[in-house]
Amino acid sequence: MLYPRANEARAVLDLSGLWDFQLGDENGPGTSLTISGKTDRISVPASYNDQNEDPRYRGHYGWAYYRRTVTVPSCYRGQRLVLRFDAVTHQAKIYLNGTLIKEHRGGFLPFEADVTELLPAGSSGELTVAVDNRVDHSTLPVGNEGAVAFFGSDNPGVPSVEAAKVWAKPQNMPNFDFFNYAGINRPVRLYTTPKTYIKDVVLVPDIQGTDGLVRYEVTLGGEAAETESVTVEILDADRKVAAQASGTTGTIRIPDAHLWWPWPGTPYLYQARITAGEDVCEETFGIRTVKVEGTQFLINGKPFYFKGFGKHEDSAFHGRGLDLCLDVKDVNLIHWLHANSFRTSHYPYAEEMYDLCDREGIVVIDESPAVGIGAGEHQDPYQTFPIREHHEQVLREMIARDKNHPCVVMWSMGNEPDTEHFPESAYAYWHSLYEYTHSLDPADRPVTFVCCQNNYEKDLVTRTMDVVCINRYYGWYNLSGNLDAACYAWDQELDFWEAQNKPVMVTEYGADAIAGIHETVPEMFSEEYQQEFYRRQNEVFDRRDFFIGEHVWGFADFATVQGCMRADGNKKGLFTRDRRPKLAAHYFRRRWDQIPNFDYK
Ligand code: GCB
Repeated sequence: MLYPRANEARAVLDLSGLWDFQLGDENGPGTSLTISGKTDRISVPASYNDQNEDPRYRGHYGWAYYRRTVTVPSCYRGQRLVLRFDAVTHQAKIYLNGTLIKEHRGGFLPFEADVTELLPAGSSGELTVAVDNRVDHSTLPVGNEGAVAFFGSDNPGVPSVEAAKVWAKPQNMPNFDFFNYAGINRPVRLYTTPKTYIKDVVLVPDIQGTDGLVRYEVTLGGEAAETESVTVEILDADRKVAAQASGTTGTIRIPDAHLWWPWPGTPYLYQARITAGEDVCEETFGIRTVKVEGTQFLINGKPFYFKGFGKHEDSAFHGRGLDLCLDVKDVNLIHWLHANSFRTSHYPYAEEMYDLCDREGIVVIDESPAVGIGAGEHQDPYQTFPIREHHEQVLREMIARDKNHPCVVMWSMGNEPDTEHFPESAYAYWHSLYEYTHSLDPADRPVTFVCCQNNYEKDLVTRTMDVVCINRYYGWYNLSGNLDAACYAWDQELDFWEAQNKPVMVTEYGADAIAGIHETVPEMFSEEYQQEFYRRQNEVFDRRDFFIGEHVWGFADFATVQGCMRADGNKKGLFTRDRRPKLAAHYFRRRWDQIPNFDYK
C-alpha cells in the first residue's frame, strides 16, 4: 500500500486535530451507529488512555468512539477519494453518516476505504470511528483469558477467581509487557487520486558490478487500469534522471549507482517516479542487498554487526500515538550512541519512522504484532488460539506496506512465542509461516522470529530461522544479580548455538535501572549494575565469531501495566522515558564507537 503523499496529481487532507470522543462498553456497534450523550474532546493521532484524568480512560475495556465532520473541498471534483487510517488499535469500524463502510482488525497497520461515491467533493459528512482495545487469544498481540487478574490466591481473605468473577469488572490482561495503549494512534487522511490510479509499486534492488539494478512492478487500479501506459524514471539525490523505462514491469539498470549504506556510511536514496496517465507517484528506494551466508549477515556483500536495541512507540501523554518530534530525537540519540539498528518490537511502527531510518541509514528489523503466543505448559496455543489467519493477514499487510524500504533488512514474524512446551506444534506453526513470509516479500529478505528464554535444546524451530534471534535475561530474571553465573550460562548456551552454524544475535538482554539509583558495589536496579551487566556479557559475545549483533533491551523506559514487577513501568531503558541517558548509555556510546558496522565478525 502506498503512503499518501501530496503531489501535482494527488491532494492530501490531514484529519488530525481535536475530535469528539466517548468511551463505550463491550457491545460493539453493528452496521449503523449514532453517538448520543456527552462527548469529551480528544487529540488525534494519539492513544486516548493518558489524555484524561478519568481513571476509566486508562483502564478501559471494550469499544470507544471518535467523531468529527469531514468537508471535502469542491476542487477535488472528478477525483477518486480515499480515507486512509494509518493505525487504529486494535480493531476498527468506520462509519460515514452513521453507516458502516469499513472494518479492520489489527492495531498497527494501515487500511483504506474508497469514499468517492459516499462523500463526494463539495459535501460534508460525519465520520465516526469505533475502536475496540480488547486483547485475547484471537488477537495479536495476545491477551490472556479465563481468569481475573490479581485474584485467585489461596490466602485467607483473598477472593478466589470464582468469587471475584461475581463483582470484578472485566479487564484486559495483556500477555505482553507494554501498556495496552489504544485509539487512533496514527494519522487519518483523505487523499485524492485520478480515476485511473497507481495502486502499488514494488521495487527490488540489486547490484551488478558498479551498476544498480531495480526490478519493478507497477499495479494500476480504476477505469483504464488495463490500458494505461506506465513510465518509470529513476531520479538521483539531485533529482536528475539516472535511468528510465516504460511498461508495468521490468528491470532498470542504473550505471555507476550509489549504494545505500548504514550510517555513518552514506544512505544514498533514489526516487522511482511513476507516471500512469494523469497519476504520478514517487517511491523512495535504495540500492542495497541483504543476504545470510554461513554465519554472516551481509549488507552489500559485507558482514554486518547489529548494534542497537528493541524500542517501543511510547511517550508521555501520547501513549503509542505518532510523535514525530520524538522519532527525530530518537534517531539522533541512536546516532549519538553510535548504534546502527533497532527492532520494531513488538509491532510495525508508524511509516514515518521507516522514512527517517531510510534517510538516516538506520537498519531495521521489522516485527509483526505477534507477541504473547503462549499459555503455559498445559495449553498448546497452536492448537487452541484462533490466530493463524490473522497472523498471515498482519504479515501480508506489513510486508505490503514496508517492502520498498532499504532500512528494512529482516522480517521478524513475532516475539517470544512458546517453543518449548509443544515443540512439534511450534515447529509446524512457525516453519510454515516462515515459508509463507518468504513468499510474501518480493525482495526475499531474511526471515526470523525472536525466541524467549527457554530450554533451547527442546526448541526445534529457532534453529531453523535465517538468523537465530534470542532474548536472554541471565543475571536479571534468572541468576539474578550474579554476573559470573550469567556469563557461564551464556557460554554454555553459545556452545550450543555454535554447533548450529547459523548467525546468532541477542535481540534482548537487559536489567532494570532506576535513574538516579547509584551504588559503589553494583546491585540490581542501580545504574552501575545495568552498566556492569552489559560490560560483562558483551565480553562473552566478543569471543564468538558467529555472534552477529547485540540488541539491548531496551532503548528507553516505557509504560507497562501496573504490577509488583514494574515500578512505574519497565526501567530497562538506556534512556529514561524522557530520554535522559543512564550510565549504561554512556558505556554503550564508548563501546559502539569502537565497533565498526562491517567486518567486526
Ligand atoms: C521480554 C519481552 C519484552 C519485555 C522484557 C522485560 O522478554 O520481549 O517485551 O519488556 O522481556 O523487560 O521483561
